[in-house]
Amino acid sequence: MRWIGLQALVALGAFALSAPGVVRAQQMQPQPSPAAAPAQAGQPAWMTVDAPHKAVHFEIAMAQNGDNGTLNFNGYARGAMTITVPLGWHVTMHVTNAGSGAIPHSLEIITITENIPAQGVEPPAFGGAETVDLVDGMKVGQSDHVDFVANAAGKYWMFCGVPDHGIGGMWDYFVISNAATAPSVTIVKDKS
Ligand SMILES: [Cu+2]
Repeated sequence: MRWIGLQALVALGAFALSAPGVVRAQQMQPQPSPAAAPAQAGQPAWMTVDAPHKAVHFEIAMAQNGDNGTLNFNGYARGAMTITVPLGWHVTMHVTNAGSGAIPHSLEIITITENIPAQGVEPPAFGGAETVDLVDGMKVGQSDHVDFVANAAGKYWMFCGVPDHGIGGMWDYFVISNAATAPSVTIVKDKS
């Protein structure tokens, strides 16, 4: 019977672990140090990494809270947040207007310029790196999917294309890195 076989294996395993020679061998194995634990700070719950496929997904809530007068992405504005992805990775975002402030918003990835654009810029830095109704914005509760390949290294803006929102601080950084081996998110606290 399978059950008896399992019991026998468990008993054998227990005996093996209790044998002095095995215990000594286990003690000789290097122990993982606390510093080797994966960092949690760089991996928020709204980021999902699929490393084997070099793909990363972000859940982005526009106007998530009252930060920066509700002009924010996931609560961050004016460059307080930097999303970094390795060069060549496939990026998807599910972008929702969470509704704080009850006004439309949009999202696009654009090249950084000397002056912040007054409204959405066409085309975005990467084909597909924008939500629908870029300038008019998506209404409260509306969502859209963004899908692009991060195929040029550099530092970009994640920007709201509704007029004056970018100038009002509705932008964060989106970095495509030659050096990064995994996506990460960095938050600068108390940035004013
Ligand atoms: Cu906006």
